Amino acid sequence: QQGDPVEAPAFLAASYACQRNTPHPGHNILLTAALSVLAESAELNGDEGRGLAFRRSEGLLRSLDRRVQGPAELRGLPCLGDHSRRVIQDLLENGVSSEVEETKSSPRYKAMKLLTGIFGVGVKTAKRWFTEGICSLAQLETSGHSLNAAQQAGLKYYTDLNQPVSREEADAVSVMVEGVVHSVLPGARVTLAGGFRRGKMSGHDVDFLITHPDEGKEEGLIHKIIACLESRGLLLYQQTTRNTYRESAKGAGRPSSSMDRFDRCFSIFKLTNDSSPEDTRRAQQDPERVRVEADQTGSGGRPWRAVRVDLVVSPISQFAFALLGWTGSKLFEREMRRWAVRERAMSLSSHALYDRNQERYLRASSEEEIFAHLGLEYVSPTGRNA
Ligand code: DCP
Ligand code: MG
Repeated sequence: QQGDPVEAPAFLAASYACQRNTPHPGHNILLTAALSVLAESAELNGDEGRGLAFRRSEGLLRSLDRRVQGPAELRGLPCLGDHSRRVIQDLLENGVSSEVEETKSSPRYKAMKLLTGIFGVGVKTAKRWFTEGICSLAQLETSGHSLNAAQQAGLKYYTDLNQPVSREEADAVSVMVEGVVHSVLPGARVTLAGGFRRGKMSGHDVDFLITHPDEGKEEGLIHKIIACLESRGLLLYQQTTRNTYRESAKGAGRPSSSMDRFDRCFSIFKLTNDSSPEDTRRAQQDPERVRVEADQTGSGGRPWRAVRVDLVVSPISQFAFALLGWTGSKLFEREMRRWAVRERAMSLSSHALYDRNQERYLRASSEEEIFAHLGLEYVSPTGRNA
């Protein structure tokens, strides 16, 4: 006998973030913003496990194709632990969560956010300073702590670096980077990665992946790029690290999951105020103009602003893995690696994919091939905002 058709669950969602399409910002901004605060607070406390649990809940809610209106709609959804569910219920019923509000106004959270907001300052350092009673930039400056070069730059450009980078600014930086890269190595390719590749309209930095179609041509490229950027007066700070990644028999010595070993430059760019992509393109043809204008005083004081830029150089043979790894989001990457290990006995990094059963590396020249090796449906960059 047939009864009324049972209504399908409001939302069907897979349990790994890499199995879902997650747009930015999604349809549940109130909920995801709240869970993000709790995740961040846990991360700032050094509690990775708790942070990850909130991040997974946040990612799940962002992937839903409509706004959640009541707790009943959460039934059967994966990734939501008891704690997250309580917070969500509070938000749905009262419009606010007391836990989230208390977290946001707690002195510890505020200080840790402020201190880790300094480029070059991680959770450990911030925690040590907070324990010593340092809660403000002024207190840090008078504390007598000696800061490393990155932290000094971070403090100097604090306001600029904590102002989100707009899409337009990212495009202007792209033009600058492309101009420099092509002038030092014609034929090299520059790809915008990170949040902007995922379609976000703002970010905390601009991430670029650089390669050349002829393997080996990219060697030493990072130093040429830096030298050229410096000669054009476009860099306020840079720190370059060398590549040490080598494949090895049986996949041993793989880079640890969150570390990668490309030639990489953490930098701070000097972006002039009129750096629309068009102006920047023109300035590329006349680098002297950039310097002249940088010395003039604009209406709002300085005629330029500091922007964090990451440059990563990958050999073409690893490019697909590097692109996948540097497009993010961090949770999406993490979930993809978890899927690889647990569901496929493979290990995935920003350099390679290793099949532990076959005891061999699996090659790929596109992101699509990597998803296929892993038995995952392809998720486009704009769907990776978990
Ligand atoms: N990434 C990584 N390993 C690191 C740092 C980053 O795999 N040690 C990856 C994951 C990120 C991407 O690179 O998604 C870019 O890093 P960002 O910190 O710039 O993150 P987003 O670009 O996603 O965020 P935002 O928009 O804030 O810049
Ligand atoms: Mg980024």
